[in-house]
Amino acid sequence: TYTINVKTSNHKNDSGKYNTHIYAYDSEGKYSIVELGTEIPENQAPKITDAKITNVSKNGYTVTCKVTDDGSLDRVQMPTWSENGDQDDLIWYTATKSGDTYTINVKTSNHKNDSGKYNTHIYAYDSEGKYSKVELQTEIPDGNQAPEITNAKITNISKSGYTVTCKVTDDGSLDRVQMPTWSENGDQDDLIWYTATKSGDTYTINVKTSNHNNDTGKYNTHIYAYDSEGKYSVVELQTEIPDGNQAPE
Ligand SMILES: [Ca+2]
Ligand SMILES: [Ca+2]
Ligand SMILES: [Ca+2]
Ligand SMILES: [Ca+2]
Repeated sequence: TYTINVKTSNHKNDSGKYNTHIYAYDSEGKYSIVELGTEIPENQAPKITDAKITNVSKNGYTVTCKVTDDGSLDRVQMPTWSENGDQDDLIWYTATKSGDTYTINVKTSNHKNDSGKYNTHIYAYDSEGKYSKVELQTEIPDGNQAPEITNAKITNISKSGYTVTCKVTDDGSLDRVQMPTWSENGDQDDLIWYTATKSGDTYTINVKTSNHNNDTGKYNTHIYAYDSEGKYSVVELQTEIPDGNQAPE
């Protein structure tokens, strides 16, 4: 029995049809020939399956997939960026391997702490440079919401003034609640930015008309609630101060 092992690496890594002719010689130079042919399949790009994003939080997420190749897999890379500011934060992560499974952990702290849409593309390369690609996208929840203003109301209206109260809550740290106030008479000539006093979640100011040219008629109070990162909400209120001085009847 006679055997050879043909390696495509000795034949320019060619795929497609190969010919092997067998020559058998005896000692007087007589010989026979048998001609064989076969087909070497073309190198296929790696296969990416089960690509998915898990563990999404404001801190980041995990990307996993399975990758297999008909020959020799070289590497799996996962370029990642947030949509905010486009690819200003692009990182080409090299995935870590465990069996056929490839994984990266994306931290938002490596991407300017952006929230909103993120893109991760998976590239799997084999040793000949052939590659496959899968595109994934996810949404990172906003880590910081603006303060919530509820129950905003005006009470105790008299010719001397009125009281403004509201509840304000924040998912993080509330910084301050301010209530700019002015009478419509003469527009903002009497504008005062009151800083509300706090009692539990309730914020209050007392507006005195004596601080506003003793104006009557329409008054505006806008409520601004700021958190420690500068996010804010606004509620606009309006009331009517009765004219304190009636003409004689
Ligand atoms: Ca391959
Ligand atoms: Ca970005
Ligand atoms: Ca907040
Ligand atoms: Ca005014």
